[in-house]
Amino acid sequence: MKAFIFDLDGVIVDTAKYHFIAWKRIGEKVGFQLSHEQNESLKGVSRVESLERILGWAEVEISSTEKEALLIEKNEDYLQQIDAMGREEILPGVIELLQFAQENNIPVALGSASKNATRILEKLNITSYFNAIVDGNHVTISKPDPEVFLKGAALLNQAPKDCIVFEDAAAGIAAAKAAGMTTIGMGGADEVKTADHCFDTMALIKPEFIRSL
Ligand code: B16
Ligand code: MG
Repeated sequence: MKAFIFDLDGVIVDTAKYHFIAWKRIGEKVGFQLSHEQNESLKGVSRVESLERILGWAEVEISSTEKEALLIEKNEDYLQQIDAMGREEILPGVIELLQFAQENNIPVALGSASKNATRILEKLNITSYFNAIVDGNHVTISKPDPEVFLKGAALLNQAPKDCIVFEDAAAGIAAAKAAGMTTIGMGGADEVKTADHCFDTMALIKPEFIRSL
């Protein structure tokens, strides 16, 4: 195995809780109560697609101008919460694994659906660990399409089969599998049990395990 590709939300930091707060407020604006389960299914799904799903659940039809306004409002709300976040919110074991990669010359890419990914990496002060960043601004088709991960592998000059993807969402595991990569499901949710390997946290991933891949 020659390269790591990290998802962001739910793998490096738990931003799902901030997405949930922001989407819940948007849902309420259209008279809908977003549930935890529904929020779970939005993990790894793009902002535009997330809004479409919420409007579908709410059985509400609005104009594209109104959708645009809701997307802006949701993101402003989300960013306000993100900006209050600190390095202590980095999930357990993440820094250690990034350092392991650096010390062992394993190239690392980010493969996230988020258009706010670079801002979040900067905020957490971990941008320098990444040799390539592919985020929601660089892809045309969302996960479960493999585009985001294939672009990451290409930027790292690695064959897809030599990449290990760390993902917390069903859509992301499906995307990485479709790319022909090894998948590591993070967070222990049932949705990621289809991954090749699963860990509750990165702190449980030992160097011997990585070497064994
Ligand atoms: P943004 P990931 C995904 O990030 C999130 O899981 C998903 O909930 C969110 O809607 C999507 O990014 C877009 O995020 O609104 O910041 O562009 O898990 O692929 O890192
Ligand atoms: Mg994720």
